[in-house]
Amino acid sequence: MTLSKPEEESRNSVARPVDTGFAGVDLYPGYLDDVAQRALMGELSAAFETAPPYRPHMPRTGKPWSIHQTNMGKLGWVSRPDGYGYAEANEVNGAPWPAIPAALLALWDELAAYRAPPECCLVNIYDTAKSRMGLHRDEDEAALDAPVLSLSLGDACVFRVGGFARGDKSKSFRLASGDALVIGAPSRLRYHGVDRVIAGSSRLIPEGGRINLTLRRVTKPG
Ligand SMILES: O=C(O)CCC(=O)C(=O)O
Repeated sequence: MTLSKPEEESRNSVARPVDTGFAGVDLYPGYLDDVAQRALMGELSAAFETAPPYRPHMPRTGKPWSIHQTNMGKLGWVSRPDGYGYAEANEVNGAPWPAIPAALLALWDELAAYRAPPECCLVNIYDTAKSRMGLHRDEDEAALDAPVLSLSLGDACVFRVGGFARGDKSKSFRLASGDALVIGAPSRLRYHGVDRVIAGSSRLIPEGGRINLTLRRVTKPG
């Protein structure tokens, strides 16, 4: 008889963050093990059926991003010609976004320490050698007291964290598959971004590349 792995074994049993050098930026290396990562990839494939990834365009300039995106949850983060914001429906096909998988809601409960669940899971897909994300702040949420929690899947990346102004000194560290990263007070509004993806560093995604899942609480809990 094959016994299934107890749920808690798929998480790093001593959930202690490593020091990133920034108070409130907590990195949990290998928080989800291989089995849990593969299960999540299965859930993502199903979500992509109803919310196919699309290439966003920059507001105003219309320049295409170097990544693909989609969303899960009640609200999806979108880039529109007049700016960034949240949408209840997928503006590409008009459908509601698929639900956030239970495993990610559990991750939020374990690591975010916030009184309400996330409303958005932004899916960033780094699928070419040129895929990156410039330094930016997550500032479109009313619930700025909630942390942002992200999970990395697939190839590792060089992740950069800066200060509270774009030109401030910054420092980078690696995010690998299964790593969870919490960006909360007092660093919630720090600039951050992805310099590059390290091709061939993971076998989780057969065609290569990196997927990042960013969980955010958008509205203030009532
Ligand atoms: O892909 C990442 O690790 C960064 C994601 C991010 O900064 C964002 O979605 O705002």
